[in-house]
Amino acid sequence: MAKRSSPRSTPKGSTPKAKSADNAKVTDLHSHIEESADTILTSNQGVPVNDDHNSLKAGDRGPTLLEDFLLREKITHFDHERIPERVVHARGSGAHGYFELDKSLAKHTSADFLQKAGSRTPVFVRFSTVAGSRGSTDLARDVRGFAIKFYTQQGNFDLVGNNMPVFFIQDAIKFPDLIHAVKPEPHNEIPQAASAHDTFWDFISLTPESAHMIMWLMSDRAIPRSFRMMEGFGVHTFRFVNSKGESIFIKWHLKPALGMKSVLWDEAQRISGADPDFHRRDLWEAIDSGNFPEWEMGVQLIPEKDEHKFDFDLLDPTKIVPEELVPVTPIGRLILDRNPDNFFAEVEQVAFHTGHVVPGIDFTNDPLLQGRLFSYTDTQLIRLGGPNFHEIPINRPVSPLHNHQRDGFMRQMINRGQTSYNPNTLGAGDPQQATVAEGGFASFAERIDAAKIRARSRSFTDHFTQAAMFFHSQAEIEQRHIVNALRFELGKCETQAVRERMLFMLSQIDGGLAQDVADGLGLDVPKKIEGYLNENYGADTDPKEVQPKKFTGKPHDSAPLSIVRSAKPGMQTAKVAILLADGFKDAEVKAVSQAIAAAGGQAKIIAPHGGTVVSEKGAELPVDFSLPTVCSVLFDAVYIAGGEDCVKTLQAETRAVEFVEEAHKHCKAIAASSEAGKLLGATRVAASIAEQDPMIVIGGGSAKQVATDFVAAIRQHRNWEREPRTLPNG
Ligand code: HDE
Repeated sequence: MAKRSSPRSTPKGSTPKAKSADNAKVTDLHSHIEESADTILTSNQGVPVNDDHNSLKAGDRGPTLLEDFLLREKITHFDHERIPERVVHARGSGAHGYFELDKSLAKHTSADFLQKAGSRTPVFVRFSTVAGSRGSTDLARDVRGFAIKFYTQQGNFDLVGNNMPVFFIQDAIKFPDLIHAVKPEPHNEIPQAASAHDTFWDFISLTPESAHMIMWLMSDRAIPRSFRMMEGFGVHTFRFVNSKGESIFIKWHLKPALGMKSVLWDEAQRISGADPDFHRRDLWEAIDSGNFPEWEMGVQLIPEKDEHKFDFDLLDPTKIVPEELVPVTPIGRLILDRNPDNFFAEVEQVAFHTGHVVPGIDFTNDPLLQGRLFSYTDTQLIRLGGPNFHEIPINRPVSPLHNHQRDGFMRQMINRGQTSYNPNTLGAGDPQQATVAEGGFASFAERIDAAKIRARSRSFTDHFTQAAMFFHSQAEIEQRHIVNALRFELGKCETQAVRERMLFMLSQIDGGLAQDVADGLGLDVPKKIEGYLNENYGADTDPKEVQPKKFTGKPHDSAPLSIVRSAKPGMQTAKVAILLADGFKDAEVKAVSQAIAAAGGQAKIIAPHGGTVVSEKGAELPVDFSLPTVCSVLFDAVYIAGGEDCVKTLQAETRAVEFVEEAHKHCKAIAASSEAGKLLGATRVAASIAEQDPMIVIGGGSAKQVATDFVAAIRQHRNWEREPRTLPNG
């Protein structure tokens, strides 16, 4: 069909395609990309459309005719545009990239993509929250999904992990209960994307195995600053199997190159209003501007002979293997360098599955993992509409795919030949099985000699030791955040008995923690709750046998569990607001903008109005955002420019003053020229200035010095010392 040039604006797209050439998956996707530039409009049958604005009618003002196939086709397709959202992890964002192996793991695994140092494997990664709907806020207090599809030469390997290394429950059969409890309550569908309600805490208060996970969920890990600044974990213990058939237990880890950073809960709630797409936008913009998100990937390797050496069970997904006991061995880097072309086709249709493993990687008998092995294919059958979801472009392996599976809804593959069964002679026996030496998958021959029982292993009953380890490994400010998070969440519960049971459960982890939370709720910590903490066993289990024990020992200390204690100072990609108005001082703004850029940050000009602002000397500067469209929670730090008129205007702007006070409340770096210092002096920032807060820089010296000191302050991320005064209750 002839092409036509028409007036149109530049299409808004993703990252330039330059990176695609060396990524086998991106090349594979190319055959499905539809570019509509310079084409004419057609129906789905390829018929050119002459009028897409009017339906076919009987006369000027007459009824629409059933005959109008163009109207019918367009409306019908539209009516069927939605597919069911994921039953959990519905809200998500994704990107393409690659995994580069730094260190061969041939000794431990035959997995093809882990053999040769320097080899690159294409990946697609999807980040998500768990509880909220597809359109819910990114900043909910929640676990973040961190799912990676590796398109290896031996087929797809999916690592369907989270940003927390443990889980709420020990057995898959409890998953529907957990999710029903955390989702909006069924009678009124309230609250959206929030765990702060009765049913969640009712369930948790009766499920002591969740104690460790609750510590993580109430910590700052549940409100990351960015997907790029959070860790990833495979959670379960998996196996590597080498070419000799020997196995070793492994735990997957991902550590962000930018270090871990989080926001405050008060901030998270405001971001949810100001920009519910905060994390999605951050990921998109980082990739679009060439700041490719990066993680160091690593594994903890645990020889089979050490399986029973720990005081917890390696198969229990509510436990970690502390890094002090088994260090994380770095193996390579995960880099995301390309945004999707189409959100639905790629991010929404990607189908992960813990059961997608390749030769050299195998499962363990973790009962949570075992249940997941069933669930993921099952859910795609309904979500993606049938058994051929593996043919959707984003899900297809880059390695060859040949088998006798046939037909089903939406089959794309056109299989040639007479045979669709095995064994056959009519098709020359093809496709043929692969020997192990040829890369055929063979399950690890684990020896099992056991009675069939429906019960929980007694090695799974210590629920509080690692919860206490997590709490005690946190910096003081992080412990405060956990207390405040629990006060918030339980404060939102309406049923007193739920709060009391939770206080009792917390007292089994740490008496001080329970008391601090109780003080915030105006309650006493119950000393005893008869028959409590053993409800989640079978009806015939003897409660005494499974009663979990209060933690009383000396907690293990593990610094990597704390964000603050393992913080890396830095401001790569930090967003810094430069507040100014007409009459600002050019030299100052230039010095600070240059210093921010040189340190890897991004200065954004914010003024009372959009368009351009004019400096003291008459120079024009484009405005990035007008004050009414932003607020300080969307930025990492703020600079207030000098210039007599500029400061006067800003002082009279309520939103400018609020901007600064809010940045101060959230412990962020603030800098001002000496003139703008007057503005700060008249706000709530004054008390911190008097206390010589190290993250508040007031210009006295040269503009260059102010810029240097400001950058040094931003690199510290937050001044937590400020928080007890600015946010006493979180
Ligand atoms: Fe999932 N989980 N899950 N999960 N999960 C899903 O699969 C399930 C669990 C995780 O970005 C679903 O395609 C069961 C642990 C991520 O598309 C579903 C159990 C961990 C994602 C499902 C668990 C996860 C999912 C919903 C308990 C961390 C999003 C849609 C036995 C290691 C993947 C879908 C994406 C998604 C089931 C527990 C991580 C229903 C039954 C533990 C990151 O199949």
